Amino acid sequence: MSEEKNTPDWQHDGNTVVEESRPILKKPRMFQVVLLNDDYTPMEFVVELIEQFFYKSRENATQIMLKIHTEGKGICGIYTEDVAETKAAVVNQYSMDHQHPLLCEIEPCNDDEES
Ligand code: TYC
Repeated sequence: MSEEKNTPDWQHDGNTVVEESRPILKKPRMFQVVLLNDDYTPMEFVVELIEQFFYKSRENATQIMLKIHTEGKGICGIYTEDVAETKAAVVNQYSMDHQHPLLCEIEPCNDDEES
C-alpha cells in the first residue's frame, strides 16, 4: 500500500511557508535495580524477595541470587527512573522490616544506542 497523505506537512499562503514540526520523542533513560551481597541475609529470603518484587520465576530468582552471592551484585530488573527508585525503596524497607541488611540500589543503564 502507498503511504499517501491527505494533507501535506506544509502549507503555503502565498507569502509564508509554514512547516509543521514533527514530534521529537526521546526514549526515557532506563535504570537497573541491583541487589548487593552481604554475609547475613538468608539466601531463601533473597530468592523469595526477587520472586515477589521482581516477578521472576523460582528458577530465575535462584540464579540471580547465586550471581549476587558469588559476584557481589546482580540486576533484578530494568525500569524508568521513577519506577526503579520506588522499587528500590520498597525493597529496602521490606528488608529492614525483616531485620536483614540486604541493600538495593539503582544504576543508570549504559546507553550505547544513538538517540
Ligand atoms: N551471601 C548471603 C549468604 O551467604 C546470601 C545473599 C545473596 C545475601 C544475595 C544478599 O543480595 C544477596 N547467606
